[in-house]
This record gives sequence, structure tokens and C-alpha cells, in this order.
Amino acid sequence: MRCKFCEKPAFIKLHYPKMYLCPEHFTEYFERKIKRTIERYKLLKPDERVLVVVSGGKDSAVTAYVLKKLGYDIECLHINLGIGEYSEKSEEHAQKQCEALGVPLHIVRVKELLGHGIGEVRTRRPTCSYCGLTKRYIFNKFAYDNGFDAVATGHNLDDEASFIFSNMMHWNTQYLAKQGPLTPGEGKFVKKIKPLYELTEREVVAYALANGIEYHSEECPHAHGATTLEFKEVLNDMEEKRPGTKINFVKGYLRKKHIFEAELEEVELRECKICGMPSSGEVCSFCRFWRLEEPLDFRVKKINGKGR
Ligand code: Q46
Ligand code: ZN
Ligand code: ZN
Repeated sequence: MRCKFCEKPAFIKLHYPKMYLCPEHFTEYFERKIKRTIERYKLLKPDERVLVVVSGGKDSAVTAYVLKKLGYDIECLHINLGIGEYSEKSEEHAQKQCEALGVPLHIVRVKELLGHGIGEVRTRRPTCSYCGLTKRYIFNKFAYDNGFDAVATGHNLDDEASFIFSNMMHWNTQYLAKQGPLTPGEGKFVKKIKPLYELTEREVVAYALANGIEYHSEECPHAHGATTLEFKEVLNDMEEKRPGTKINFVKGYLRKKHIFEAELEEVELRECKICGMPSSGEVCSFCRFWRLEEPLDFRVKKINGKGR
């Protein structure tokens, strides 16, 4: 098959909208979609400073690559979770990606910072639950301490669709009220954006391949058996039978999100007694979980007048 727009052989067959594209026209299509997502959901203004959270995997690598290509002022943050060899390799990939892109990379190592890696803490709390809490806190506080306007993550359409699906299955209305491509900043919460919101995992993999972006493809050892993976499989089956299922599901959710917003319980936030970040209790869940007595300070030191 040939590309829809030129004579070159097709590199990918898109199912929705259905078309065959060569690497160049697929790259153009992919980047145009990100631009449209940024405009449609008002994710970024041209002069905003963006912190891209890079895991070493494909989604965040592609996010950083495209935002840089579109001319945004980006820096990257890698959080080394301290999960043995998996984390070491992830950090190496993040370093290579940022070197190739020529963007500054900041690294925070959980084990050095907090004494234990993810998976090493004796707790009843599921590993992924405190891992998520830890990552969210660190990237927000890092961005806040260093004056970034936004934090960009690599969540793609498959991630979003499976997240919404699983939260609907459990009727977690509180979570359903707060999902989306944009979480506006408020006080010490820095704005969060998801530029890959309307692109499928398959498209992200193809973009990385077409543009020579290398990434860590191993999965985290704790991801094994995660229910979100099962939801992804169900959605993939449905997508195959009915192309467009995922995007229509997610867009439909965004249209109906107000139903869940009406159920939002108003929580009054105050400042955590330890770190000063927003918290519903006297001490925030991060400081409580890691038993902190002093706040973490992520301010990057000035080197030769550069940095902050
Ligand atoms: S939450 Fe769980 Fe992930 Fe953390 S412990 Fe690994 S699988 S990395 S997205
Ligand atoms: Zn073409
Ligand atoms: Zn705190």
C-alpha cells in the first residue's frame, strides 16, 4: 500500500480515521494532533516553562521530543524509583534521551532521598499506590520549587481510556471528577498537562520508531497483574472490532464529566505542618507516609549564573 499523501510505501495503517501513511506524513499527522490538543484544551501558552517528567519509556520520551520540536521551553525530570536494575536502566535511557534532545535533565533518586526504594517499604499500602503518591508529590514540588508553569506527563489515550473505564467499574466518582488533559494550577499545585491525550499507544510506538527515539521498553516489575492492563486489553479488543471506541469513549467522558464534578466533596486544604504544601490534614500524605520531619527542598543551585 502507498501513503495517502505521496508515492512512498505506507509505514502505518491508521484505523481511525482509516488511512495509510509514510513515516514523514505520519510524523506530520502525529505532531498536528498534539498541536491541536494543546490548542483545544488550552494546555500551554507559548512562553510557559514546562517540566516534562521522563521515565525512560516511550510516552514521556515522545512528549519531550515533540514539545521541544514545537518550540516550547522545556526541561526534564527523571524520578529514579529505586526499583533495582529496572530503575537503573530507566535512568540511563532518560539520560540518553535528554542528551539527544539537548535539554537539561534533573534527576531525583527516591532511595537516596528517602532511605528506601519503591517496593522496599514495610507497609500495608499497595506498592503502586505509594509509588504514585511519591511521584506526584515529587514532580509537583520540584516544579513549584523551581518556578515551572506546567508539568507535562506522557499519558496517552490508552492510559486515559483504561483509567476512566476502571474507575467507572468501581464507581470512583471522586477520581472521575478530576481526570482530563488539563489540571489547572492552583496555589502550590502546578498545572498538569497531557499532550498525548488523543494519541493511542500504537501511534506513540510508531512515532518513536519513525523518528529514531530510543526508549526503555521493559515494564516495571510491580506492574505485573495490574488491573489497568486488563482494562487495556478489553479496550483493545473493542477497538479492533469498532475503530474509534477509545477516542469516542474518552471524548464522551469529557462531555459528561460535570455529572461527576457535582459529586465532588469539597475538601478544605491547609498547609502541611512539615513541608508547607497543600494538605487535607495537619500533615500531608507524602510527609506522613515517608515520616518526614523536615521539608524536601528541590531548588536547583545556580551554576555559572544559569539555572535557578
Ligand atoms: S506505579 Fe507501580 Fe508504576 Fe510505580 S511501582 Fe511500578 S508499576 S512504576 S506506572
Ligand atoms: Zn507520504
Ligand atoms: Zn508535607
